[in-house]
Amino acid sequence: MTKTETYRNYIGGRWVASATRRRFENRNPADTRDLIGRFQDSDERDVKAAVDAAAEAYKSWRLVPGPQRGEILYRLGRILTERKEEFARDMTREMGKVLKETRGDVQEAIDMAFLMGGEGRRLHGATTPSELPNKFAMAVRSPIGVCGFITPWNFPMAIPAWKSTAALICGNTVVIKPATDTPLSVINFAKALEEAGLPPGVFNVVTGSGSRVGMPLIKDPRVRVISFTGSTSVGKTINQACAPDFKHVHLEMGGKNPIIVMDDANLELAVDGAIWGAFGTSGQRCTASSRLIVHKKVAKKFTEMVAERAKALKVGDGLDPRVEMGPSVNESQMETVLEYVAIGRNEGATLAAGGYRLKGKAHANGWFVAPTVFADCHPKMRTSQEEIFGPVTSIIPVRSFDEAIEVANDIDYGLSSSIFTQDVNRAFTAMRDLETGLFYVNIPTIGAETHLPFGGNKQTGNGHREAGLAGLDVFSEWKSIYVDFSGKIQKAQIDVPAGQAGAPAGRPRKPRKR
Ligand code: UN1
Repeated sequence: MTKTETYRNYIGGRWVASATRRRFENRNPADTRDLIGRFQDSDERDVKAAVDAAAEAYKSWRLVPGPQRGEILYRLGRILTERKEEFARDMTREMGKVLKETRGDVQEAIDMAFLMGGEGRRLHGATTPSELPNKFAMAVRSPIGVCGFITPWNFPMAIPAWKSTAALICGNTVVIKPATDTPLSVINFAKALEEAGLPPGVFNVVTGSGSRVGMPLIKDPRVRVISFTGSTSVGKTINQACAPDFKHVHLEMGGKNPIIVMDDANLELAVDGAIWGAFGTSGQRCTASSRLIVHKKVAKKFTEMVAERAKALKVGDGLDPRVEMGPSVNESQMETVLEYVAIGRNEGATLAAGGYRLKGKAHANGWFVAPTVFADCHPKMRTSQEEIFGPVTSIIPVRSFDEAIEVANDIDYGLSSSIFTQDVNRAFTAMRDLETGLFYVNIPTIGAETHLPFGGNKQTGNGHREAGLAGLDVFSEWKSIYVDFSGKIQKAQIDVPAGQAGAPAGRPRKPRKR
């Protein structure tokens, strides 16, 4: 094993130590003896320095032509492509998901780099006719300023890339606080941006805790936008902290995503989908298929098939190509999962698979929970309602399609949903009626692509979307522009040319009596 590296913050284009002189360790959740690196345990002084740098860099970055900003993102995309394998391996080591998935995570960042790079030549606004002669009207996107990001560990590069590429192409500058479990992936991303030629201060990384780094970032009045992905409870705190200053805030929070399996579904396909949706990323996705709402006619068969497949999943170190599911990200996440297993049992759910910590030789030094399936769940059980963020899924039997929709919607969250059916009418009805921001037919609830909006309804979000073009709305402010070249002061709504709607047109006619 190579010598343990100490990583620094990235502020104003320089790699610098924290003012605290403290560090924290980042260990591999599949084997905690594997120390990945030491990272700066920063505080508000480092945040201030980073916001200083970002505010200064904003003055010139906002004026760089969009296509030039785009060129840098294209270079970023190419660099990430070259380093994909190396960055994926670092990511598997730091957060545990299997290599196939961490390659996908880096790929998602690559896709964002090229998508937003292209936006550099578009960033479309609107041009419209004016209601008055010799007057021009349009709306353009303007950058907002310094953006503060608080990003999660489950998609350690993809989610920072969703936010950063959109913010940067619009002409904003960034200070990011990565999750303490996955600082290396964000540092790798910053290195790629640096190599791509991003000017100093445009993108800054400060590692450390939520209270000592996250909160000061949120509270700095110069930070104009906060974008956060994480739990609903932390999102609520952030929302409240941003409210007094009317700071723009984009929140992407929890999910409890249902797959509906109808009696006419291709069951093999539905089982494949459920296994991938529930246990991909060890269930640690906001989009994880944590509720399987299954028609009674096929529930027994489906439960047997899912349980059998769950039991057969190979769990272990994600760097091993044979492994299908990695560990929970850390000890406390594993404890939460095990607590929920106990809650489910107490509530009377039947344990069809898993429900325990794996302790064999291959698992002795990591945070591994066996893929867990609860059967015969009531929709109101806590395990059917609350986000667990681990390899646990609950099968909820229903009597009809209508009941399936009702159960699916009877939840505080609204991120993703899916239906397995061969019936096009049911598929379209579900598409219309499920209250989620993402919807899938005959595939599970995970796997959104970068060029469509990502986000959810109800307590999953606060009305924004990221990725896709919708992501630009978080990081730009509309400016409506009117240019009058008539040489007169023409009054909108008042000096309307005669004969046009809104112009005085004589007395209204009285309706005729019958
Ligand atoms: C998340 O779980 O926070 O759609 C993001 C998906 C991934 C992104 C998940 N592309 O499952």
